Amino acid sequence: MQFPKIHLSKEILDIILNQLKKDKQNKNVFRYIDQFQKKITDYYLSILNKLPDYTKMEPFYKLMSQNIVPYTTMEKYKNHYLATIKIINKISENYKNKCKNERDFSKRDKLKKEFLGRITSVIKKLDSTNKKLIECSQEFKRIPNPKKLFTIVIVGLPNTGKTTLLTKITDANPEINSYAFTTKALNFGYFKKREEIIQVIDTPGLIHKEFKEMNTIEKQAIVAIKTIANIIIFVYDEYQDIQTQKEMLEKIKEENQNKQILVYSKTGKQILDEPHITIEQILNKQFKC
Ligand SMILES: Nc1nc2c(ncn2[C@@H]2O[C@H](COP(=O)(O)OP(=O)(O)OP(=O)(O)O)[C@@H](O)[C@H]2O)c(=O)[nH]1
Ligand SMILES: [Mg+2]
Repeated sequence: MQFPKIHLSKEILDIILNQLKKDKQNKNVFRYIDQFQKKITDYYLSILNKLPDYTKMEPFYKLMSQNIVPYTTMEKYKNHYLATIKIINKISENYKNKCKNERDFSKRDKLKKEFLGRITSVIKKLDSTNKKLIECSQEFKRIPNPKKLFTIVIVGLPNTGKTTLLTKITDANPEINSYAFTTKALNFGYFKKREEIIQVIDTPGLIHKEFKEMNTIEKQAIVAIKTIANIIIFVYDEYQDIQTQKEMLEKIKEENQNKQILVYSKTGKQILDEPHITIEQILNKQFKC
């Protein structure tokens, strides 16, 4: 997902001061302040425009984003930039006026230094917000970009064979291991049924936890199930505890009552009460109701 590149105050100040130095016309202090004001407010406006707007997002992206930064916190960050832009504009207009009325060259130079000092202390106050957004920017960039296709989401306990199933039905090539928690992000794969392309999402192993106690990746799995799954395939492993798997299946059913859940059992044995499905049936899109 797109996320703005955010600089700390010192970095953005260096960038803008260097740009201003290159233009000789900026020897004129009025013009210097005017250009500085334009560049710095443009920069903060571009951050505001690129920060995610949760109100305009599709449910998948909205829930994914809220797992990283809650809505009210994101609004607080945006207001911080907005308030800073207003202060910068006020200070800049004030100093441009002072400059207009000042004919003495050395006094104008003093005004320029004073102006830069004030602006520096104003933008420094943004650094706590800047740091928090820089810290979570990678998580936003890692939000996958699912296609709007018929989508199967594969779920189950850790180490049950979810990723192996993905590799059997699509051309995806993710990591598979004999230990639990191998999958640490959503894996995507695609297969074709006649002219239709079907999207398959493999999720990290789920264990019984409340949503608020889950880590970001576990929450991503729940969000994918809730928002983009047309079909949920629960991978059952007969070598793992049956009761735990039954409880997990019940929980998924309860939370996704409008979705069809099918069980895939590696041995093909009909163990749980839900309808079972084979690889052949998945590839033929034969989803029994
Ligand atoms: N014999 C056999 N082994 C399988 C099958 N499916 C998976 N396995 C083995 O089970 C282990 C776990 O497989 P994965 O596909 O990584 O399981 P997972 O559910 O994706 O695991 P996590 O991502 O850690 O939750 C690996 O050693 C696989 O080789 C199967 O159909 N038959
Ligand atoms: Mg896996």
